[in-house]
Amino acid sequence: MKKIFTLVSVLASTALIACGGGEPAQTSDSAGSAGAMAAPAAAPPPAMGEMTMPSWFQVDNEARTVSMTITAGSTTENNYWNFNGVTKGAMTITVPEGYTVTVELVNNDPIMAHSLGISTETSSFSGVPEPVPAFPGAITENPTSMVDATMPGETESIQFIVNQAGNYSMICYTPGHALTGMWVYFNVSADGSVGVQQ
Ligand SMILES: [Cu+2]
Repeated sequence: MKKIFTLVSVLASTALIACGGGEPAQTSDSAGSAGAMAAPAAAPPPAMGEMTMPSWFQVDNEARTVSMTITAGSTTENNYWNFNGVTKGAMTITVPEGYTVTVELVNNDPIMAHSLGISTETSSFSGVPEPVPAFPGAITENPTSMVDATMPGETESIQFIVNQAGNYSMICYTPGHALTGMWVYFNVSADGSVGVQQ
């Protein structure tokens, strides 16, 4: 499991270097990879356990909404740099395409700012990920700030529509946090499946 994960990380890093980071390649000497740039640079999560509905996760299929409470620093895992105690993609949150998602970020870390956004990348992140969310509104305020993101003891709520099925991730944009593991998988399903796997 760990070896496979490392391999995925290496591959993703290589892809990131090849793409040169956030900006789409403008040069013409990258023929062949240009088409791939349009698709999200995301890998699907590894196989995980059965779909569950934890108490922090609520679904209303009639209203087509999902609400979840995500606590940064819920445990001391990874020096508090975790989401609901989980790091390094060890959880997959799945929501149905077209639903309106509300995420309440609670910062329970005693000293550190955190943030939350939905990224089109998975598995491998730079030290300073570009704070561009996969969906409009899918990122907390001042996400890269050490002094003005979601601060210890604060909560921040974001709401967005997941209008494109695919593999994404939920990451912290505070510098160094995603790189050191503060991220989980976030899938948008085309078949209506919904829940949390670990
Ligand atoms: Cu963080």
